[in-house]
Amino acid sequence: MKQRTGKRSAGRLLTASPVVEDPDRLLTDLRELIASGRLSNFGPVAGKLEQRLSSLWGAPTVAVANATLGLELAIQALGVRGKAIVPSFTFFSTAHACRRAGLEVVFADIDPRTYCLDPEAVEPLLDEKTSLVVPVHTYGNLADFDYFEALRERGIAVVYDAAHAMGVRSRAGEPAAFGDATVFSFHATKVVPAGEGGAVACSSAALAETVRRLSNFGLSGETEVTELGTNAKLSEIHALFALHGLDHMKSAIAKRLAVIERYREELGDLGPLTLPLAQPGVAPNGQFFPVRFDWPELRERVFAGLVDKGIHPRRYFSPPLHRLAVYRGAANGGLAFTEAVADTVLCLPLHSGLEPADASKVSTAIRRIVKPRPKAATAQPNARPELFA
Ligand code: T4K
Repeated sequence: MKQRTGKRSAGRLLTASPVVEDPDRLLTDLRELIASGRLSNFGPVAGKLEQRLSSLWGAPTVAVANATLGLELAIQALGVRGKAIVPSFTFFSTAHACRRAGLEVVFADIDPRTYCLDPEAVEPLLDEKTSLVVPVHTYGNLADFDYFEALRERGIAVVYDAAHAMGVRSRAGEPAAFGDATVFSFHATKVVPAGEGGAVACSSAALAETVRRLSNFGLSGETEVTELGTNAKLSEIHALFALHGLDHMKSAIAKRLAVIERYREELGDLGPLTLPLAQPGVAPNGQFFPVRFDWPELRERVFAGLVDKGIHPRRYFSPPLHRLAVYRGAANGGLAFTEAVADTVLCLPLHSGLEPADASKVSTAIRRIVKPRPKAATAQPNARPELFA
């Protein structure tokens, strides 16, 4: 059997863990890399990664140091000004990237079925100052392409934050091929774990060229600097990890989905707990398994109970961004679902080093805390729920 590392990370059931399949092959390649004497500055391994992603996605793609910088560069390259509409229910990077580009951040509410930006919440916030929307493919669920692509036709730039969406497939088309740009993450906690890393899939070769230049200080030619760039180049070492991760992505996703299936079997009948919905027409990547409890205290009780048993779930994304000091006073259009979800959601342990039996252990621990009361007979899993807080 092939060796792999990261399995159960010292015996703990973690929300994420960077499993490296076939470490021997990776070490052989690392030795070669060391011998090559080239570790950064658009080296051949990063180049190979870019080529592979560009042809996989059908979009010119730039490898970057992480998704946070990828978002910043994509936004800077688009030259947008004024207001940016973003979810508050997301990781810091989504809004930080807009603010750091000098845009005013306006928070819009999410659709509680997908946890992605709700078009009905975005639409009333649009005004003549709105130049950018950053929908997040939250937990690997895809944002509403029909609505957001139509926004582009109305002159508003769209950058998708796809940090969670590596490997997600959609009947609508390759997710990376939508938007002005789509930004992916290769962080240690992601489906393709390179430690750090990211990729910006661009809607044109010209945009990709600008992103690349900005990732290299804004250097144009040998000595001229035309724009205020930064250093966001992906090192050869991280690129090598990413390439290895890509080689094993399919099987990593299959392992994640097997763990999810067991969670669904063992938690599906618990009344005060809502399992994530499957999106029609979407083949998921199993990045996260977010369950929602009917009231916040129950989430806290389960969180504490699991930690007590050496199980480490995460409350992604709590607190939501609008509650953070740095975004206090930022405009929003009402965030009722954001508030309700942030207070009740819990991402359960899920990575490709886990087995379905691990999901059973977690489920058993949850069932000791959550009384197995049957679901309401009227519950319609695909209906938009009334506000549940
Ligand atoms: N947009 C969205 C929507 C995002 O969620 C993120 C990042 C980004 C943009 C930006 O992407 P990057 O710039 O990072 O490429 C983690 C990650 O640091 C972050 O990348 C991720 N989202 C976020 C959802 O999760 P923390 O603070 O929760 O990480 P930490 O250290 O608590 O680790 C989480 C779990 O993973 C723990 O159970 C421990 C385990 N772990 C972690 C690392 C780093 C390991 O087992 N091994 C490891 O090496 O933020």
